[in-house]
Formats: sequence, structure tokens, C-alpha cells
Amino acid sequence: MEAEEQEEDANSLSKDGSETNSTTSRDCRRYVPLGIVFVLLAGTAAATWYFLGKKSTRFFPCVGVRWGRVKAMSSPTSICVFGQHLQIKSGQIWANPSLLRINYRPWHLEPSVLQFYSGSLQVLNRQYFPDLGEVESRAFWLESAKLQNMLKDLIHATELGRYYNSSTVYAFGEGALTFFFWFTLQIPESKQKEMTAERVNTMLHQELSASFNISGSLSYQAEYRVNPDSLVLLGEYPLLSCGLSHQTWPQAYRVPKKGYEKIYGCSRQEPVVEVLSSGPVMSIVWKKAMYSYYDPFILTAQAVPLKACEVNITLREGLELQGKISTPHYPSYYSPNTQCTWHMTVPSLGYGVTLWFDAYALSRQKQDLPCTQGQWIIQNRRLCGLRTLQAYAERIPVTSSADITITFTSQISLTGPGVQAAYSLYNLSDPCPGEFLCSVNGLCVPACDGIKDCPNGLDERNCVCPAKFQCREDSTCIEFSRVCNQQQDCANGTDEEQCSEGVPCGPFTHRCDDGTCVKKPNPRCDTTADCRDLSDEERCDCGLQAPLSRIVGGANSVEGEWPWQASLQVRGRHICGGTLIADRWVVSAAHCFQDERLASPSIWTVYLGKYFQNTSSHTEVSFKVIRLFLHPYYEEDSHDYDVALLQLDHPVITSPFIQPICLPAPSHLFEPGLHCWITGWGALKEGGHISNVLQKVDVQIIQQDICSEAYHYMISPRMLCAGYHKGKKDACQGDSGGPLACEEPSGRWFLAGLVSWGMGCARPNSYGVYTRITQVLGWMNQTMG
Ligand SMILES: *[C@@H]1O[C@H](CO)[C@@H](O)[C@H](O)[C@H]1NC(C)=O
Ligand SMILES: *[C@@H]1O[C@H](CO)[C@@H](O)[C@H](O)[C@H]1NC(C)=O
Ligand SMILES: *[C@@H]1O[C@H](CO)[C@@H](O)[C@H](O)[C@H]1NC(C)=O
Ligand SMILES: *[C@@H]1O[C@H](CO)[C@@H](O)[C@H](O)[C@H]1NC(C)=O
Ligand SMILES: *[C@@H]1O[C@H](CO)[C@@H](O)[C@H](O)[C@H]1NC(C)=O
Ligand SMILES: *[C@@H]1O[C@H](CO)[C@@H](O)[C@H](O)[C@H]1NC(C)=O
Ligand SMILES: *[C@@H]1O[C@H](CO)[C@@H](O)[C@H](O)[C@H]1NC(C)=O
Ligand SMILES: [Ca+2]
Ligand SMILES: [Ca+2]
Ligand SMILES: [Ca+2]
Repeated sequence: MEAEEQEEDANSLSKDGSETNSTTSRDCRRYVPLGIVFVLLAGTAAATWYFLGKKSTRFFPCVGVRWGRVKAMSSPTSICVFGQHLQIKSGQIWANPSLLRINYRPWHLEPSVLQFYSGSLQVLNRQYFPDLGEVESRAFWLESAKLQNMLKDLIHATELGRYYNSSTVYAFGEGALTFFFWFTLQIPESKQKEMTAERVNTMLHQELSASFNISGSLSYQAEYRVNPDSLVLLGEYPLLSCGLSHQTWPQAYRVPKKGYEKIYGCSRQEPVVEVLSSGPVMSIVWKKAMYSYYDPFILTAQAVPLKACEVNITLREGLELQGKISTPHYPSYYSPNTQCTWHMTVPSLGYGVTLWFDAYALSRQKQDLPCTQGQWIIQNRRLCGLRTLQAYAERIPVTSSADITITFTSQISLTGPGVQAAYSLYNLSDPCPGEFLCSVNGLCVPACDGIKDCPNGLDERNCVCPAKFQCREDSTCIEFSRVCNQQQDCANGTDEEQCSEGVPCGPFTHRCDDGTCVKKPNPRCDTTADCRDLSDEERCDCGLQAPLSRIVGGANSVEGEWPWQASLQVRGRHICGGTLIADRWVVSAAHCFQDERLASPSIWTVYLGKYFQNTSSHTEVSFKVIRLFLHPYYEEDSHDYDVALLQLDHPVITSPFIQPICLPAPSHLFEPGLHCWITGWGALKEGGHISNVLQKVDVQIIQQDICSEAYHYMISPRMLCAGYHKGKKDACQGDSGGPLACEEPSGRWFLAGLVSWGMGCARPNSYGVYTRITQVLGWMNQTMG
């Protein structure tokens, strides 16, 4: 909280300054170029040589690599050879001269990436037997260990040897023994692009065929006769953050009983991932994401029936949602060869069909580019799916026939989160009653309310009275606060007409629970019955300050002045503000929880009725958090949808010092120019300490387009700005998630926004940016159930 009246000390608390992560260094950085001399001597007998690393794995990478005499001048020295860290004792070091080829280049000093390849190979001189289907059997263990070594030898016999990192044999197929494997290569960044699966396949295939007829000359062939033409190699898995890939095997192969590999949990937002196979056998390759998650995980598998994905749907009259279409076993990830077809029949030609997607959008794609996140064909139009952090609706007009065909295919061999869309009819001649159809995303948005809801801003073009009330008689514009205020403001008083009866619904009308609409702005909880069903005066036990604590001057608040204010703490330290909105529910900002270390609800304590930070008072009550919900569209970089809900572990007993704030109705207007209050224990200046006493600052609601310009158009419709052009009063670090509260003439306080972000604190022309509560009410209502 920063206010011009404040005097404060300038000690700066460097936030989390002590917790900088040390950069992780790779293993193979150390080498001593001058201390070691390599002497290559062919035909010399082996002498003393040591590998101090006792584990046999340290030895393996050298199989197939020819060793020479290595002379170390200083003792003991570390060098890196072929990605391995070997310790060599001082003295002369020799290896078997018949295996002698040293290619020593410090290529490993270049940053390298781990690339995964998976595939299968057939061994002609072995047959499958049932024990090999049991992952825990001794036969499985023996055979897979031997084949793993063979694979290692094979890779080392090619140029790929120097990149070899690991290999695993994880399953066997029937007939002449087929084994399934994956291996990883640690490839220098500059070479990464070249090492496609195709190239690696060619190199391995060449090596296999070249030696096929010269049996046994290389160690990997000693035991196994590998059919070179059976080599299948799939996908180098890209280094994108998360990848989950499938392989499809023919029916005949046995399904390993147990999960043999790992499944990913790349993102916190997807704590559980369910994946469908495309056949009775599935191979799952797990790749660690760029982020480090050390949590162990559990993999379970279950057989599920095949689900037909061809459905005929006949829609009935009416504009309500009629059902949902989804990929099989939604929300399971769809399988790599999903093909779904939905035939829809509409009741008459005046209707079209709307598909409502969640966090998934359709867009046109150049003809030759594949759709990586699902291909849709709707009435012969090809569209590509794209996972997004927005809502999206696809409008399908019906022109000549009442039938619509929609297909979904997972075009490339890649899986993805299941896709679902709700469907409904829309009136072709009036798709968005009272609202504007945004052609970019198919959504109906309020026109001329001063907020560019549509990405192209067309909903705010050609407005006679942007964000104002238009007098019917002469098109003059007046503020909404003057509508139905019992004073004639329009020339002939049309602003005072129809104030006590229903009106057609529009962007500025209040919708009662029975679906009718009233013209009077902000009728909720103003002690006058406005809705016929009285719903505007229900659930009004909110938003009142303690009787004796009317706002007084100064920046220190009075106890009980802001009874909805919460302090969100971790290990006794105030981190963020919050607002009590209902029994057991506190709302805050999603960015308070984005750090890995703050993401778990169990580490948080919520204080209500708190006033001082340095001491606890008799009015305060603490709560643990049992569940924490971040808005699913929350985006770290843009701060869009910066809202989180915390469910408390026990009921909140209201008192003069603990009281929920009123939530606005979706149509509630917080008009530009209105003075509202922000409260919190945040820093008193940029970079400063948190404050001991709960602070308050009054700020003015800023017109959306003015703020948008001040912030170079980074202001989304989910944001609301408040502050002053000259700066001076603003929220600051530590206020995050706290309330921007506005008082209605009735004396009740409504939550307009949550402290979200801003450029510094209280700088000129850098308003505070708040999460616009009216835009996230739907999600809040849904989440609180
Ligand atoms: C494989 O790569 C990982 C990660 O870079 C590394 O920690 C490990 O030592 C490597 N193992 C081998 C055998 O190269
Ligand atoms: C290996 O031998 C088979 C017949 O035994 C022959 O058809 C094939 O061409 C030979 N391959 C190579 C690489 O010499
Ligand atoms: C859907 O309707 C078509 C004819 O319109 C029919 O051939 C097809 O079998 C039906 N499919 C299902 C799953 O009912
Ligand atoms: C569609 O909207 C138009 C204009 O509002 C109306 O006249 C018509 O009856 C509506 N059609 C249907 C099928 O509801
Ligand atoms: C206002 O009302 C007067 C008298 O009823 C009428 O003459 C005038 O045209 C009205 N003005 C407008 C703008 O409708
Ligand atoms: C807490 O702060 C208040 C006001 O700054 C002060 O009067 C009080 O002594 C402090 N209490 C403790 C325990 O430090
Ligand atoms: C809130 O959710 C309930 C059901 O969970 C629904 O009946 C109600 O209409 C919703 N209210 C709003 C304002 O969305
Ligand atoms: Ca708008
Ligand atoms: Ca009026
Ligand atoms: Ca009312």
C-alpha cells in the first residue's frame, strides 16, 4: 500500500533474495587439457589401468571404444571421455591395443540435450516364450539385460556411440523374439537437428546389415542374430516441455502386465493424466520436462472397452445447451488414431449449431500443415484444434440441408488431452440477442460497455454512448448512476421510465434469478425490492463495516473497518492479501501461488479479523487451507485471469471484525471516476517493508481504454484499473490478492477487483491493475459449487 500521507523507513527487504537457486552444473565440465597426455600405441600389451569408479556402468561406455595408453601427469585427475566421467590414477594407463581408437574432442563442453528414441527389433535365433510377458520374471530380467547390452554395443559400433546415454528393453513380442526398447542420446545442441529418428534409423540399419553375414565378429552379435530389416525406430522426442508419445503395436504382441515405463506429470495444472492407447498394447515414453519435478508418481493401467465414436444427434427446438460431444473416455487423453464423427440434425433451417469449447479453439491451417492438436472437418472445412487459455465457440451455420457432419481426427501420431464441446442451437438471424457476436472467437459479448471484449475490438466500434446510458428521446448520454435515481436527467425523463417493471435483457440490465431483467443499475442488496422474485435482496448478509468504524482519514485503517480483509501467510510471514466472500471461501490472486514453493494449499494459513502483523489480537481467527483453486485460464506472463479461491478448513463465524464482502452481480457497474478503497499490509513504497497496521488507500476507477493505452494494450477484459494519473496512491508488494472495494449508496461494500499487478508502485501514469471480478464470477460460482 502506498499513499502520499505515509512516512516510512527505507529499509528494503529483498524479497526471496536469499533463495536464489544455484545453477546446476553438468557432470562433465572438468577436464585438464594440459595435465594429461594421450599416447596411442597400437600393439602394446595391456598394463595397469584403473577405473576408480567401481560401478560397472562406468565401464560400459567404453565397450567398442578403443583404448590406448593414457598418461596422466598430475594425480589423481578427472577427465571426461565420451560423456562419461572417469577417474584415472596417475601413472601410465594402458588398454587392450586391439581396441584402440581414441577420438578425443571436448565436444561435451557444448551444452547437450537428451534425445529419446524408441523402437523395436527382431531376433531371428530366439523365440518368444510366455515368461517374457511377465515383467517380474527372471527370464524377462535376464533377457532384457542381455539385449540391453547388445543394444548398447550396437549403438557404440556406430558414430552414435559417443552420444550414447542409456538404453532400456522394456517388453517382448511374440513369434521370433521381438524386443521393444528406448534409448537416449546425449547430443550436442549443434547436432541436435541432424539426429532425426530417420537418420539414427539409417545408421543403425547400416551397421546391422553390414555385419549381418559376418556373424559374431562384434560382441553384440555373439549371441543374437538380429534381423536388420526388422528395425523400427520412432520419434526423436522433441525437447518441448512435455511430451507424451505413443507407439502402436500389432495385435499379436503381448501386453506387458505392468507399467514398464513412466508417465509424465509435467505441469501442476494436470496432476493426473489419463492416456488411452490406440490398440491393445501401449508404450509410454516419459520424458522429464525442462522444469524439474522430483515428485515420484504412480502409474496404474486399466482395460477399457473400445468406444464407438460415431454418433447421430438430433437437436430439438430451443436455445439452451443440449448435450456434449467428446473424444472417447473424455477426459482421458485421446489416442493417436482417434477418429470421431458426429452427425447433427437441426429442427429447421433458421438455426445453426454452436460448439462451445473450453480452453481449445479451432482455426484454419495452411493446407499442407498437419494439425498437431487434432484435426476437425466441419461441413468440409478443415480446421486445426489448438489448446488455449480462453473460451471459444465454433458457429456452424446451416444453409441448404438440416444435416451437419463434424469429424475429429488425431491427425499425427500424437496424443493430447481429451477434447469436449457442449452444443446448442443458435438463431441464424439473431445469434446474440442483446449482445455482439465476436467473429474471432464465436462468443457473444456486451457491446459498447467500454471494454473491448472481442480481440479485434469491434464490439466497441460505432458506439453512440460508450459505457453510458443513452436517452431514448435524443441520444444524449448520461452516467448509469443517474438512471432510475428519481431525478429527470434525460430531456423527457426516459431515464426514469420502466424503473419498477421488467425490461428486455441487455448488457446493462440486472438479471433476476427468474430470468427477467430490471433497468435500475446495481439493484443488489440496496433494501428495495426490484426483481419480481425478490432475488436481488436475497443473500445480502455481506459488505457492512463494523458499526463504529466509519472511514476516517489517514492511511492506517481502524479495526473492523475492513472485516473481509484476509492475511495469507506462510510460516508466519505475510505473503498476500485476500478477501472473505462467503463462509469458508477466500478469494485472492492466482499469482500468489505460482511459485512452486507456494503451490501447495497445506503451507498456507489464512487470518481473518487481523489488524496488526506484529501481534495477534483477540478478534483474529486463523484457518488452514484445504483446497486451492487457480483459474484454469490464469496466465503467468500476462496476468490474465489472476484469481484464486481458497477453501478454509472450518466455518467462518462472522463478527463485527469478520464479515464477507458482497459479490457484485455480473452486470454490476463500477463506473470510471468512482472512488473505491484498497486495503492491505503491503509495502509502503516500492521495494519497502510490509506494514504492521492494515493500511487503506482510496483510488479512482479508471476508464478501460485510458488504462489500456497507458499500459500499451496489455490490459485484458479481465482487468480493471484504478489509481490516479499523477500516481501517489497505489497498491504495492504484499497487497496482492487483496480487495478493491466500492461502496454503494446503500452503505454496502462490493468487491470490484483484486490487487494484481502494476508498473512499480504509485508511479505517475501507471495505474494499479486489478482482476475484474465481474468477469470471473462464472468460474467463482462454479468452483464454490
Ligand atoms: C545421461 O544423461 C544424464 C542427464 O544429462 C546424466 O545425468 C547421466 O550421467 C548420463 N548418463 C550416461 C551414462 O551418460
Ligand atoms: C547376406 O547373405 C544373404 C544370403 O545369405 C544375402 O542375400 C545378402 O545379400 C547378404 N548381405 C550382405 C550385406 O552381404
Ligand atoms: C446415423 O445415421 C445414418 C443415416 O443417416 C446411418 O447410416 C448410421 O448408421 C447412423 N449411425 C448411428 C451410429 O446410428
Ligand atoms: C430468430 O430471430 C428472429 C429475429 O429476432 C425472430 O424473428 C425469429 O422468430 C427467430 N427464429 C427462431 C427460430 O427462433
Ligand atoms: C419531449 O416531449 C415533448 C412533449 O411531450 C415533445 O414535444 C418532444 O418532441 C419530446 N422530445 C423528444 C426528444 O422526444
Ligand atoms: C506492534 O505494533 C504496535 C504498533 O506499531 C506497537 O504499539 C506494539 O507494541 C507492537 N507489539 C509488539 C508485540 O511488538
Ligand atoms: C451459480 O451456479 C449455480 C449452480 O452451481 C447456478 O444455478 C447459478 O445460476 C449460477 N449463478 C451464476 C450467477 O452464474
Ligand atoms: Ca464490450
Ligand atoms: Ca435520473
Ligand atoms: Ca434491490
